[in-house]
Amino acid sequence: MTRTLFAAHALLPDGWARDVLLEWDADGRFVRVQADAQCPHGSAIASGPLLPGMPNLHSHAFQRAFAGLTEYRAEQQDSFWSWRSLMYRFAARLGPQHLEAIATWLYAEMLEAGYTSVCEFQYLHHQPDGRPYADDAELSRALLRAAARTGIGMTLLPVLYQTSGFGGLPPNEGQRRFIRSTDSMLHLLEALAPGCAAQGARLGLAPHSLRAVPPEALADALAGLAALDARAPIHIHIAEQTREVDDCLAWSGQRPVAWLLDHAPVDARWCLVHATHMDADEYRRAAASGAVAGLCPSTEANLGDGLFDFPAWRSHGGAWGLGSDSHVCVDAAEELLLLEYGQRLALRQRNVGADAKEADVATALTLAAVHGGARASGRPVAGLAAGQQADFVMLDAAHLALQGLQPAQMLSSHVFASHGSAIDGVWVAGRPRVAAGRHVLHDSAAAGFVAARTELLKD
Ligand code: NGQ
Ligand code: ZN
Repeated sequence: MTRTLFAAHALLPDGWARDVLLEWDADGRFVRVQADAQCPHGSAIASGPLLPGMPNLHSHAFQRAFAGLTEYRAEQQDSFWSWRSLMYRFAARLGPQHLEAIATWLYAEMLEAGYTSVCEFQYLHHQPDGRPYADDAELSRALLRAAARTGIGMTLLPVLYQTSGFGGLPPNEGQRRFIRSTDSMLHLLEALAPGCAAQGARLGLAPHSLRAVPPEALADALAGLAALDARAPIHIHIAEQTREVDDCLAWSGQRPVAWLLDHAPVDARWCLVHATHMDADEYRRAAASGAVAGLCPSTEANLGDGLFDFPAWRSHGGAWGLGSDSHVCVDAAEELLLLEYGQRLALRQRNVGADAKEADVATALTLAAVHGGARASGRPVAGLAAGQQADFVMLDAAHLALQGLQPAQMLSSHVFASHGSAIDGVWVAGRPRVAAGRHVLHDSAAAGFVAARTELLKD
């Protein structure tokens, strides 16, 4: 049994196409995506242009309940590091039920905003006092349940975290929920593998950062992961802050990305999250490795990270994708807007995101972010093409910002000028999850989120 949907306009990996017939199988995979097709008798017809679903390549779900609550001066000069202290305090209170409620709402929000899958960089492992839960995988399972309930696709990346800084500095009190030996991490992966497989989630590994994982642990964990799944995705925070670069130089004589490229088998399985501060040689080498740059424009702006050199990365053919990270923004279109505007402000140019093949900025950025996001996810979610999962978004052609426009203009207006989302429907693996802009669980998930947040903020 296959299902079909016919669309007057759809954004395929090569660009906008007309009269597109989408057909997918019972597993939710496209068996056919054909442009200039006839609409088969009885086929469903899309009421607006179709876009590929956007993979969200970086999320710390629990931080959603804390988004917007650190925008006040707490120190003489606040920074990423003072934000992190507040974040640790918040993380210390969280229980499994809180996490599940927060993630359920977050994933419903993501789906409504055009993200059809998410990579969870999951480092909350233990109880607040640092002891493992009776089920060591308790908090990871809460995320898997939230993904299953909402229908979002998932890449689960349990995080390896052992030290508080370069050179093996012991972890601090705020980090005790994160800490694991390399062996216990490999056991956790083994414990999670069946549940992930059962719901079509991909399991990978996230060494948190070079600050948090010493060289021997990194090598051992990567060897253990390769034995479990030689193609599993590997994500790492890297070179987000200049202090991190300075500390790495002091420790090793090398910058973080250069160190990683020299000491780890970095290739297309890897996602370098942030990778904000690279020198010219690092941009060239990292792009050539096949690793995906995980850009999180709203969080990087919020935390005062600095700007990624997007033109340099692209000049080397580097792949990239989008993450909502701390969730100060949960909207794929808005992340693209921020990415483009950061570059415009820095370069004093316009339309930086256009490329040689595609002059339209919103179209070019969307296609590139889906391509890179899929690679980082380790899942077949690379857009509207046979063999890929049927993850797609239908714009609301009746939205005032879109009415009467050509499809590329509709996407452009959605990204640059819609003042709110212009998304109508969202399908994941061929199943409708959002209709008329709302997820089925919208109301109950929102109520659960507010209750969890209220409890967490109570003194
Ligand atoms: C995180 N977030 O793991 O949540 C980090 C902060 C750290 C971002 N890097 C903690 N945006 O890097 O030490
Ligand atoms: Zn992160």
